Amino acid sequence: MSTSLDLKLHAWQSAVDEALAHAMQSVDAHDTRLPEAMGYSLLGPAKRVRALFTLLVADTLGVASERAMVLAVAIEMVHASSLVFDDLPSMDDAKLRRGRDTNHRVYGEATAVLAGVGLMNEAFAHIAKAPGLTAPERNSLTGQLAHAIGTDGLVAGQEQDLHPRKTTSQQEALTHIETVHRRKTGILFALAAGGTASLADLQKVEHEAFVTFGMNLGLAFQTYDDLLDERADTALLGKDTGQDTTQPTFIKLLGVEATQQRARAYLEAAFAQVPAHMPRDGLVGQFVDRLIETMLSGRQSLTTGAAAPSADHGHG
Ligand code: GRG
Repeated sequence: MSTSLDLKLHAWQSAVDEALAHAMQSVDAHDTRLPEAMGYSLLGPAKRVRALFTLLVADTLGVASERAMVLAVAIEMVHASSLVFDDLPSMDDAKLRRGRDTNHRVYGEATAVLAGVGLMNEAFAHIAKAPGLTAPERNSLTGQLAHAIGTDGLVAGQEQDLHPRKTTSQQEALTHIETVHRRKTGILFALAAGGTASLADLQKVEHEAFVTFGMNLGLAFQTYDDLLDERADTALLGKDTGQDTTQPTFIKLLGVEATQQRARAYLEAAFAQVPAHMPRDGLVGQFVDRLIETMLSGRQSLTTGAAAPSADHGHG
């Protein structure tokens, strides 16, 4: 356990929660339930991995945390939005998320869709009006955010996940799974690292290395998430499990051991990118170890031993 990491994570977790709550205060949706429905998915209990990772990269690169927080908040908004969509009856038809009823089960499907769009829109607005960023920085971050959501990112990954093309070999099936993971999960980690690197004004080539660094961390995260999904139950995770029963997964194709090896290989590939900034035994490496340990133990917080939300908690 690293005291320095703990102190930083504690401070950042509170700062992120505060920044998210503050951002939601300015949402005025004219006497509708939208702010409540958006807040339900944005402000509920969550690990905030992507925001913490953004602030950690900023800390390592010397980017002021208030500036990186703009990106951290925007990413959490898009992440929350994607979870609302992912859970919809027309998609995963999930009942539980973060230990509580999914957004559409509380507010109805129509309001959930509008809340998802509202959150995504707020992410762009949040960057566009950030006073601590220059106009070129705001332009750059909104462009990177659009790329992460769009047809090279979340929406494409979700479509490929829902309607996979037929594959004819194991290699093709593995490539398909990795592509979906890149677009659905890796892309927001790539945005966290790459977007923060662009605030540090690094050379283009170094910026790309940060994007690849974040992408590989995201792939490792998703692979560990799948390993956990395989062995954990709904009550431990606070979300529906076994969503992948008809989908190809690394575990189905390769088995648990080879999937664990794959997750470790993604981590190695990540830390090979920018070794001078992100050595494996540095603070980011410690963060990654903490993240994996937290996931495998089913805890919902990177900073404390707080128990995971139970399936009975909240509305359902
Ligand atoms: C237009 C924003 C938008 C999205 C449309 C639905 C969709 C396309 C994409 C779905 C992407 C998705 C849900 C990917 C899963 C990523 C993942 C590993 C989620 C779990 O992340 P954690 O463990 O969850 O960080 P918490 O609850 O802690 O935030």
